[in-house]
Amino acid sequence: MKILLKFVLFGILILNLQFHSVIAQSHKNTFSTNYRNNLLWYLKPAQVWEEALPIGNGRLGAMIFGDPENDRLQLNEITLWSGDPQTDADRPGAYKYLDTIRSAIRDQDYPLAHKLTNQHFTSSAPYSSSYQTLGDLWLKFKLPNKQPATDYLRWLDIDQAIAGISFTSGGVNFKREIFSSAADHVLLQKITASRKGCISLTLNLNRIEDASTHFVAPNKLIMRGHAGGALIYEAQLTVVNKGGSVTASKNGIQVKNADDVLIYLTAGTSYKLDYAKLFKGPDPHQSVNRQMTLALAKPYPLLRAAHINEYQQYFRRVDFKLGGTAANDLPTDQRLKAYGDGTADPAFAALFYQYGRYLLISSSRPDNPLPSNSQGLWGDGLDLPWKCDYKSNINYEMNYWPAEQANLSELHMPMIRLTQALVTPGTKTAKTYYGPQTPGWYYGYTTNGWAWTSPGAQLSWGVFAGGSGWVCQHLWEHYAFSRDKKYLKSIYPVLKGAAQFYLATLIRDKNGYLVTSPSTSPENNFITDKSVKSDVTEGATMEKSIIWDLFTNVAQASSELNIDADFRKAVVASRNQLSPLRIGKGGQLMEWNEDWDLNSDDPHHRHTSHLFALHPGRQITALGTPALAQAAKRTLELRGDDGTGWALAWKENFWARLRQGDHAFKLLSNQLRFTTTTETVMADAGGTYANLFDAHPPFQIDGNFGAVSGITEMLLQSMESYQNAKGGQSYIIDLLPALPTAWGSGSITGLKARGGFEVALAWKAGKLVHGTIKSFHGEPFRIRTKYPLKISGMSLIPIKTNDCYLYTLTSKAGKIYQLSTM
Ligand code: FUC
Repeated sequence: MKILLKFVLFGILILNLQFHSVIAQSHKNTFSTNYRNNLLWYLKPAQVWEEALPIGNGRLGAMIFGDPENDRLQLNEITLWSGDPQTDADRPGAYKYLDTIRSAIRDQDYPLAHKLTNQHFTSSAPYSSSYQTLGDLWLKFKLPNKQPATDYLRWLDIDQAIAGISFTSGGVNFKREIFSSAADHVLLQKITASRKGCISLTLNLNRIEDASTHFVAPNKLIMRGHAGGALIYEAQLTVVNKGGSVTASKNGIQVKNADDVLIYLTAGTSYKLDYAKLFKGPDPHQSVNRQMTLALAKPYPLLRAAHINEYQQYFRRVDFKLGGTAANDLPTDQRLKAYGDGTADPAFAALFYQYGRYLLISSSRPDNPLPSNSQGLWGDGLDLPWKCDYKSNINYEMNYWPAEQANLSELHMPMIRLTQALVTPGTKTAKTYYGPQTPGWYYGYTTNGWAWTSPGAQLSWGVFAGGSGWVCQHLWEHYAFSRDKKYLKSIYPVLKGAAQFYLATLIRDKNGYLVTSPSTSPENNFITDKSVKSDVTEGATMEKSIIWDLFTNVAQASSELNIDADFRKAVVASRNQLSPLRIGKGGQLMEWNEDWDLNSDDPHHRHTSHLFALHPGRQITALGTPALAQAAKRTLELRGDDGTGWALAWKENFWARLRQGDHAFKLLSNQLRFTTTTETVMADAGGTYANLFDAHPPFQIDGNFGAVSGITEMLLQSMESYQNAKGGQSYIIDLLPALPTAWGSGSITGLKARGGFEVALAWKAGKLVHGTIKSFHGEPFRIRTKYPLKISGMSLIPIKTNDCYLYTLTSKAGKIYQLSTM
């Protein structure tokens, strides 16, 4: 054992030295000064897509393989959706069957209810559109004397959003750096060499389907095509060489004996987020051309600097440090494996956190035409897993959990805009399924680039009443953090429309409570006490919890805006009559309206939907509703500590909300299991690929974002509110509520709290040492901590409950409150 340990330590030392010598040689000016905390690096090119490194400016992205001779950049553009809008997918006259379906459910005739729901309450057209690849940029290099590459290094610097590779061949050092700039709407690669005249390569653009490529100059290619529908895409490639020559050849643009080479790629589609125009915008040629012309006119150092500036305005808002160890100096794939083998490496969690923020910035800039999808921006193929869409029963929302708390609020906007775009089709869907008089709008389990709002093709997954309610939580949360009243006013009608739909369609259950019907608990089924297995019922816990949340938010919104008092009263009255959360015979929080949970033949099902009220909702809190929190804990124990990538990430959030940091940490460790599996596995195979993408498997980015949220929830929570002295709602800022023992010392700056606050914290031996809270809008707040605090020289007397200290503060806009432990 001792020998093995020595061997491992020696290995770490060697690699450490190797890294530093490589850096010393050629990278002094390449990496950001902050690189040690913010670098993914590898000693070999990517063999498979899940090893390649992602870059993106929100809209235009690439996966970089980094091969010295045959390099590939797999390209994506966020609006590249196949097919066309399917405006006829609502099943005509579906509402005529609503009463019959509801009666079958009430009579507990579940086989009939299942049959009728499948026949009448599903979509009438197949869900066939998929997000697709834009194609590939191939770079075939001729290395000097055909010498193999040595001293190979490949990296992604997430502090600068620049990827690169370097190696030596035939005594020449080669370096390539690549980034996708949101400032100049261009993807750039710079190739340099230590000796003049050594760069020779052929470049080409292609795509597996529907592409035609032509030269417009010897150094300029255009690729255009359709994505299987009306949508037109275009990519332009320009090569600018210093020294040597450039010619057009049948294999592409040929560069010979250049000193250095700059590669420019611009791309776009005819997509426009406008349902009324069926998403048809202008042909992309002009704008792609303009972007190319402008980029070519700007010197490379300026393009590079503009990119870094634009990116860092988001990324650098948060600085996160956890204790470093020797593992810090391992290449990232080996570091991931070592983490899974039990090496203590707290700083790796900080890297994973910042990488999640990097991925959100790279797939969702504020002006993105569409939000980050289930693979963010990156997908290789024409029919991507689950169409790579926006599944509302967890995946889509999880993508945006970090947006507000991790100080990326503007990045929420693409999701908020897509939600607004769902109102028109969702109004039609509401009337088609619930009757011509139904007010408001609704959608169920998924949406896509074409604003699909119809249900899915079949139970259990296709029928879900909670989609619109859940996405509306994001509309509210943007306000809860930003306190931007103008914004709130602009989205209020969307919230109200979603609430109106539920108000009109809830029915009374046999106990007189309001419930949804037909109702499902996402993708799960139940077994009744009479051993009947089904999936559709009334009053599933998740749907009523989402509605509780929406009603609470819309009531609060109307009172903040001081409008719609009667509507507010009606919403609050209905909310108070919703079927309550109930505890079942196993001590668990009941998933269904009946106590069937323990009958399940799939007790570890990946969705833990019925805990919505614990997270991302706020109806259950560890200290405010301890009995329900205990039931939620029991539910989590019954579900177990495994799952798909996103399921593990969600459980991190649940355990953090239960204030159980070590258990949340355990789930994070499960998520950080190295995997290479890319086939679909529906249970217990969640993990992380070499490029730190989350594995469902296959790759699904929600787990990356869910982990950012889970880690934030371990350090800071602000979902609880109280009535302030003026009768308004203010928030409790809860410091280090679920700090894992493994992260004894650390610091984080730039986290956001509801109510308009920015928080920085530093801790040692598990105890807060100092921190700051900046109040942006002067709203009152409370601080909750585990140890008494000194706050900005004030002598506040805390209330002590549940082993926590609670301080109540009025606040001044712009003031920074200094905290230190007494
Ligand atoms: C839901 C989940 C699956 C997968 C898919 C994209 O259907 O149940 O696990 O995440 O969305």
